[in-house]
Amino acid sequence: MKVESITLHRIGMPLVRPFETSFGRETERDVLLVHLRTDVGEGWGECVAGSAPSYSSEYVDGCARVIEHHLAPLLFRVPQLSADDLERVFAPVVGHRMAKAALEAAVLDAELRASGTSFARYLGAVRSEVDCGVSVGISPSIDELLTEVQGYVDAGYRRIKLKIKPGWDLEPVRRVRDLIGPNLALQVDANTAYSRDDIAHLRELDAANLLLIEQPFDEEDIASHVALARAIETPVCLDESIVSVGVAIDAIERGATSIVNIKPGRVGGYLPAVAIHDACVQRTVPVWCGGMLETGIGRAMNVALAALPGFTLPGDTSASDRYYREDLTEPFVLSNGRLAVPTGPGSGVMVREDLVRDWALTPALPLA
Ligand code: OSB
Ligand code: MG
Repeated sequence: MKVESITLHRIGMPLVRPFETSFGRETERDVLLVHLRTDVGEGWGECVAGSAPSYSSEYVDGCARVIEHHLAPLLFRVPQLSADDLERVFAPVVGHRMAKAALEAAVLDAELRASGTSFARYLGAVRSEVDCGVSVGISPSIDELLTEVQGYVDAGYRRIKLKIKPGWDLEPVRRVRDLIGPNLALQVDANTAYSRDDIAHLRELDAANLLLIEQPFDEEDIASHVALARAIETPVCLDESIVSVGVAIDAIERGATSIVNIKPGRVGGYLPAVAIHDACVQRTVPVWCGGMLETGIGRAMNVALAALPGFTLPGDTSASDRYYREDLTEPFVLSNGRLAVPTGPGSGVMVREDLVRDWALTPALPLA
């Protein structure tokens, strides 16, 4: 196909409740959307970068600029484009994976809509619905945390993930384990808040019988994760560190991670995400689909990815109402702790362009 035009939309979506991690507190998601028009039809992609460069070095303004000035011009130059070519087409730009992933999603959406193929079928899905967990932010108090967790348990989520940081770890985890009982899966995510000196402290989390501990240390510090993995019973799972299939293989072979969180935005798109999935399956490392508070656009594609065979653990693919009062697409609704994998062409969801207009933070930016 030939890319004819790209429009960037920047919209603000209030979260139903503030989301606090060891990086800080978010009350509204600042979403960058890519709308692609091609000779075979249209496609949409969502950029998962946050408004500040705190989860990674990417952030929304930066992604918009790198798309406008560096990535979009590369796309316009290609006479016959397919999503398979994107790794090669984008090779002149180092890094900027979230920006690349947003464009890749839009190219895939357009291409698959044109051929009448769903994301799920194209990526290699083997399930029609996926098990869902929920990521629970740091709370003002343990009582408020317990109330929030109980709500998610009542809604049917199959796994609870608690955000932790120094000063908010052993006690909230113990109290949540007491609340939910021994059988519901529980895991924690530190978003790099600890250091190697905290290994003895983190070992005390073993008592809570956690499914995993996610990214306790700096993203570039693989060696400390190896040291932790040797010291504790709880499996170590990397998120921020895993930016490519090469890093994933390295971290697995060094014993830094025995479970991998896969986020397409972090790794440069759905095709790199599938490559990491395949490398993990080959090494019998379970994977799960992470989340970045996506709207229905990114969620639809993530749910398709989570239906691949190696995604054996519940993902951070929660229902629309966990994030937003109203979603940009038809809402994803939890049923028996699962979300249905969309079956229609492309992402399988329709973007509500009226809401894209109503919620715009800045005027739409047409590129070419
Ligand atoms: O570390 O997994 C993370 C959200 C934003 C940035 C990083 C993370 C998260 C989440 C939320 O944990 C997952 C979700 O529900 O989308
Ligand atoms: Mg994480």
